[in-house]
Amino acid sequence: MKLMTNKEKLRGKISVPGDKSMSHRSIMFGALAEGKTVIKHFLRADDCLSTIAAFRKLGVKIEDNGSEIIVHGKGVGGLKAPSAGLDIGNSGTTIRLMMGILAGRPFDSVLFGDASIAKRPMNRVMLPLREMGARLEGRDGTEFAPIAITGGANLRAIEYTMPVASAQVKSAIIFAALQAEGETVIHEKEKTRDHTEHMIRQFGGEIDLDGLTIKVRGGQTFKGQEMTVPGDVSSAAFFIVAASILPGSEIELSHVGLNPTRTGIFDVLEEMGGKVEVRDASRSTGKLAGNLLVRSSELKGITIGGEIIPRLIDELPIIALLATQAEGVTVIKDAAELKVKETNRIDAVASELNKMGADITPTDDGMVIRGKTPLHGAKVTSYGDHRIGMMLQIAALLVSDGEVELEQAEAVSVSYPAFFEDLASLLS
Ligand code: SPQ
Repeated sequence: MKLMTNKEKLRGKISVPGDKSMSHRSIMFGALAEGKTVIKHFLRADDCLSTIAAFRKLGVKIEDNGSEIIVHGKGVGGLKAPSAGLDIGNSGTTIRLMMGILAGRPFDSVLFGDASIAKRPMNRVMLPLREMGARLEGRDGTEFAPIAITGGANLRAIEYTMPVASAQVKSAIIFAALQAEGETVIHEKEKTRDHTEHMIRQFGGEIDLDGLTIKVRGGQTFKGQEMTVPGDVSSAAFFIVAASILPGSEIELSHVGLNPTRTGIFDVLEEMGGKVEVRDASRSTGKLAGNLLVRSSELKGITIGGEIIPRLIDELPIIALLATQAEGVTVIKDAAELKVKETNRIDAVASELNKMGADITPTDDGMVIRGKTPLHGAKVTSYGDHRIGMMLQIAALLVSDGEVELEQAEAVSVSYPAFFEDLASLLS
């Protein structure tokens, strides 16, 4: 696909689609709850549609009336044995969280996905779940999908210290813990997104949160809820960066989620000299959201590492592009997790942006970016990774000589099917 190039500035206002992490979890809690859950501003993108499809195969009635998703939950015990394997497509969140849910059910199930999913590490989830008594096996004795789950295990509570900072691992353990005998204690390595914990409370359950320690009791029941999913800050990030680096830009992004475990990109922008203003922040059904006003600015390189990393892990590809347009050196470190996302995001960012004229050296746990560099036309690929594809489109806006041809552009629909249209509306 030929990308949009040579653009001067972004102007206007859009509303980004619903938060992906919260959309997945709203279906999961809706399915495990008793009664009706009504979800507004749900993200209708491939990943979240995979979650809906999987729960329908588990016997849960889920309707889409065009404006809302309605989940008819029958409680944890309401899930039925699927007649075939559950295809979770490209979604790491779906496969890992469902491992925790299905580990405690009395039937057998198999979770599988695409070629990218088949390469992503699953021991991080399987090992703690096995400690709880779950029976899970990867393909041919490896840790990789397809994952076969043998049902009927009696799960027991554990105390677990997480070796990686991962909301997916934490959430999988929490879902298993909700079905286990006793109280499970989880010690996080670093604070990661806490949507699962918030939704437990929103759906009427209990969870004890104290710094990096989480305590959750088994045998809880949940009640269906009405909720509105705020806009996804990870999707907003592409426009935030585009408006920051294209001189003369001024845009407004409405109702973007502001959960502090997700807003690391604002801290980074502030330190680099960016201009992002939060307006009208408010809470609706317990979710903090606000309108973002973003203006272009002069930027300088900084070092990004340590405990901020889980708060901006999915934004690092687009932050790397931002750094190519900042004066001086930006160092991204402590981000080795980028290597096990939809693709190796360290290598993908460095190789594709360098083809366009950037100066990025990949390292073992991040990258070193020297700015400011002009970008030029090139043939690039998303490697089938939605966030790499969207980042390359934003990079292409800066290109004034030559064309940018993106292979595997369709990957964008994993999290943002209307991305190109929304961007075009800010450019017109
Ligand atoms: O769902 P998936 O494929 O893992 O999606 C990604 C993304 O970029 O959209 C990661 F590739 O987001 C993860 C995120 O990186 C979504 C997520 C969640 O909803 O719990 C948590 C993060 O992953 P992890 O492994 O750090 O827990």
